[in-house]
Amino acid sequence: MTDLPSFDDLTVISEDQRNSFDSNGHLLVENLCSPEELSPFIDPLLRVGGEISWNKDIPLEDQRTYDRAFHQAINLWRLDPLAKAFVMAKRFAHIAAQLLGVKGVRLYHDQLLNKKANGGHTPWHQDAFYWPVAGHHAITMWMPLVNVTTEMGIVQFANGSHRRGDLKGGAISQTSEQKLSELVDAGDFSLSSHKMLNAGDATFHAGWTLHRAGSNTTQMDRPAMTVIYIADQCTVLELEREEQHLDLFMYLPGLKEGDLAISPINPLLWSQE
Ligand SMILES: O=C(O)CCC(=O)C(=O)O
Repeated sequence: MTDLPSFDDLTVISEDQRNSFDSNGHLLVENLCSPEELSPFIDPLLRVGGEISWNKDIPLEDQRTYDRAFHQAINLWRLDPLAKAFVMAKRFAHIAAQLLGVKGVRLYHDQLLNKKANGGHTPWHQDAFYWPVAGHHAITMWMPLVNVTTEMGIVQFANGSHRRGDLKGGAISQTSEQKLSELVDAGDFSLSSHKMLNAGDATFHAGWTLHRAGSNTTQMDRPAMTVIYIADQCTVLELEREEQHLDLFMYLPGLKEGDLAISPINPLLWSQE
């Protein structure tokens, strides 16, 4: 462990980057981890993620749209010291705090999203639909663990959609894809798509930012690691949706509406103090 990069150094986001995030709802930070820094973490993340992914043994053709999009594994940090070191990285958390404009951030949860070779598209959706905290208090970092091209499925964003709150697409499904595509096709938003990202580049997107990813038409897997951060001291919302109740139970265990969003599995990852 001692030779591993600690990711304790802090990157200051420029005013232009912050403004771009505020107006578009997403930001690309290139080379957040260099290939050398990322390399020791890749196998442990893939191994643990592969072990605990609940849909890994179902043939792709038998899965729902959601599950065809990726093999999903959550809270790897609790199972492996290297996954923990990666997820706890102050370098990443500090960027999340600056983009949220807060003095500290906690972990909501991490996830490995491995879009398998020939895996399906990730339908248009908004993450905050699921979350029991306000969309403007949470942010997702998405980092591919391999170099990725459009053909492998890169996250695509609808610029400025975070400002519109809940666009009523519902849970990730063919229905969300259909409803939200209608808004996009009607020209409500311009789109941002990165044609290629290197392993260790990272995108950050706000809770209500509308996003999707294309299918993986290649024969190579497209694993991406995500870390979701919440503002320190934010509170649990009044819950409107079944999905928020499930998320509360899973990721803020023991808490109820109005409580500070702090449970034993939401460590403080970066704080100004
Ligand atoms: O990896 C993907 O295909 C989708 C990622 C995503 O929706 C997210 O990180 O919120």
